[in-house]
Amino acid sequence: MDRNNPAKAVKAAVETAAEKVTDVLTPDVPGAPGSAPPTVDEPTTPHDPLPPKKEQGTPETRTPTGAETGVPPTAKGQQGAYLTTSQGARLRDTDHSLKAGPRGPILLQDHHFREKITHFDHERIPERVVHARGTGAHGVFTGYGTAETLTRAGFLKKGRETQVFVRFSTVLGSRGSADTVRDTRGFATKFYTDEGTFDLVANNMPVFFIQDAIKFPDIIHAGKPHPDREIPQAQSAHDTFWDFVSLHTEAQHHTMWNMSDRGIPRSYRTMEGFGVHTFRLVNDAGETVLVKFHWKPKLGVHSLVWEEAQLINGVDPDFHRRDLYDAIEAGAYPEWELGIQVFPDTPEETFAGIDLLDPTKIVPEELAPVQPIGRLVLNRTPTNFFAETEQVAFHVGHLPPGIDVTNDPLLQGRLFSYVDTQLTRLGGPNFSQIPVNRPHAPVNDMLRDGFHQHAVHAGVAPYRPNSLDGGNPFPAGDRENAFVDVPVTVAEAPKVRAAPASFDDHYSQVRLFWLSMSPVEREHIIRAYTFELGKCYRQEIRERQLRCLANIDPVLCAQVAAGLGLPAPEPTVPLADVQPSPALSQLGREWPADGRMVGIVVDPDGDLEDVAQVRMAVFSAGMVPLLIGPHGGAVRGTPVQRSFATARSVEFDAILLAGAPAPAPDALPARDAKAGAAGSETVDPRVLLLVEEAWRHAKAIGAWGAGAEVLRQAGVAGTPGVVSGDSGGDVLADVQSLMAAHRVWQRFPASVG
Ligand code: HDE
Repeated sequence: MDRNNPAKAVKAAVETAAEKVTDVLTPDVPGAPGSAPPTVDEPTTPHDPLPPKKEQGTPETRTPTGAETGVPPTAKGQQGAYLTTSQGARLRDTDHSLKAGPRGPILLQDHHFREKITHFDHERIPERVVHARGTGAHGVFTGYGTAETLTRAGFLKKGRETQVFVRFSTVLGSRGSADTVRDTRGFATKFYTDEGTFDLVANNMPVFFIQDAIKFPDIIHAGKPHPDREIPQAQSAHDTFWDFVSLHTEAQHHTMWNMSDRGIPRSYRTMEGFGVHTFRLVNDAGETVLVKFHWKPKLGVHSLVWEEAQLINGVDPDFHRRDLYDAIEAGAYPEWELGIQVFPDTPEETFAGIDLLDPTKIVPEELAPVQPIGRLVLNRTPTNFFAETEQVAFHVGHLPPGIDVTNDPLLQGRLFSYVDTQLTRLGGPNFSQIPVNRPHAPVNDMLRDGFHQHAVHAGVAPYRPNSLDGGNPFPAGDRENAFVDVPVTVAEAPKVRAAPASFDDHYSQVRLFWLSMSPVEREHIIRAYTFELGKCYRQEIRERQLRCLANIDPVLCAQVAAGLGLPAPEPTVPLADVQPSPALSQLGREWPADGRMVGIVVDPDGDLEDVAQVRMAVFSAGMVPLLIGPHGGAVRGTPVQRSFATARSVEFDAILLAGAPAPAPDALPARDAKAGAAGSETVDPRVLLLVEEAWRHAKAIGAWGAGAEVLRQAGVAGTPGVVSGDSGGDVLADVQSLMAAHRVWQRFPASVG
């Protein structure tokens, strides 16, 4: 130990320890809790805070008014080796309150005690009313230049790079709820453009439950837990939700999306995103077009199967969070293309007969293709969840010059709601000064004071016009790139509480969605409706929703009715004659497997050299291998990340069997109920369960050598998507090509066409 420089000594010790561990874990398995391995004994030599993990980023260090500071982002949280008060006075003890003698009482003068407890008492802020459960990441957006003729927005220019922060979320659940519930997902992106921040506050579904923002409290009150018992948490399978959507039939389209596989994404990385509303782009010449924004994931749209989603909610309620962080840590950076559907800006604001102001309608991609305009890469995880993901504040009104809103009545209401909610949630009007919300463009806003003011404003004249501050700030003209509200004509009309007649069509596009699904996706939709309605207490509500289904499709209605044990009603409106939109289906294409999880079952009596090679090959293919052994630690010197007791099929996208491990000593149903899975005496029953579940969820399974015996005993040998061979390398190659289709869909024969 270098006694003259303890900080250096500890750093050196930490680095050596890190080298030792990485020797055996190379490349790193994602998920290490800190940037350096801890020592077994409590560290006692003072040193500076450890750096963040290599994949972590923070918001750029900007002043509250958007200027660069040059301060390293890591200096923002804490500095120095010693524990201090919030005022920087060093402390020698934080474990004992100041007492009148060792047996108390505690003295009121104990400032450190009071400061510590008071701050702790106020650590929580109100969670978001909706979208409370979320996770975020930093990244970069690069414009393609393809939208340059349509909009003056500079961040879309060719090659222009813009920092972003993205927050994904569920809608209904509380902050601590599970990730893989059936729900819509939020996909909110903050572009820190140099012309002002642009927030694209999107969802993973292109339509919404309501056509007018004034109904938002209604749909949310209906979807949230019942107010008396506060159950169920984070789900729509209950009476109040179905009561509302069956009475308020404009919700039927969005409800069908929720009942489809889109409601249970495999990963945030495999979600599409939609701005939902129609926006207006304006170019330098003042010409406008109407557009809808789309995010297209590089990994394709992919979902869980329902049983898998339910199991994950218990086994790993943080599944989507972990998946996002682990992928970034593993270098499998999530990617999306931003695209637009473009429509002429006509006075009717319709396209192909579809009302572009109705947020319960899509425009099929076959009619208006999505044109790519830029690329988003998420490459850094937040350093601090609260500071970044919890405090980020989005607003649909945060628009740069070149992008404007339309009169969609849902969007209009949102323009009010997003500031309003931050006033309560973030405790005042200065939330845009919180580091993650600080713009990267110069700010001179004449907004003053308020709770938690970070800016130290100079001058005496925060008003206009003024001469005392030399007239500053000055309004920008067109040549200075001012935001110009597009001067659209507002129709002369009476003041009414009403919607246009075209908003009355509540069924044609629901039918379009249903007809666009592949047979297996339809099976999942039938199953989801049957499950959710089956969870309702009141039969009247089930009957009423069946009436809605009758207006969508007779097969769907009959199948759900059969599952509920009820008669299928007749339609009350004629079935719409619509063209399916194949782009809505998730099936039928191939995708890269970046960042997918591969479980490799290790047999202590098997060939561990081969396992090591397969493991490296999985890494090289951009996926994450997790070795599963009979016990934790290492198996004959090979470290394993899961044991038969801790592993569950749902965390893997594919299973490889490198042997047929015999029952481990803890394979006792009394100790681990999973060990009660049916099987022979020769293979650990938890391995058989792993294979059976993976098979049921249509995942690729591969085995080599003695592993073939596991396939035989699990009863899956020779079935679709189950491969065996002589070498691990060959089997991995086969499994990888199966994974390109996301699942082995042939394992789900469909009953409906
Ligand atoms: Fe939101 N929404 N919303 N919403 N929304 C919020 O804002 C609201 C709607 C969306 O990760 C709240 O900061 C109204 C559609 C996302 O921080 C709140 C209406 C779409 C997020 C609010 C809608 C969204 C929110 C709650 C009906 C998809 C999470 C906390 C007119 C295009 C953002 C907050 C994040 C959050 C209001 C409908 C997306 C209460 C009134 C449609 C992704 O202001």
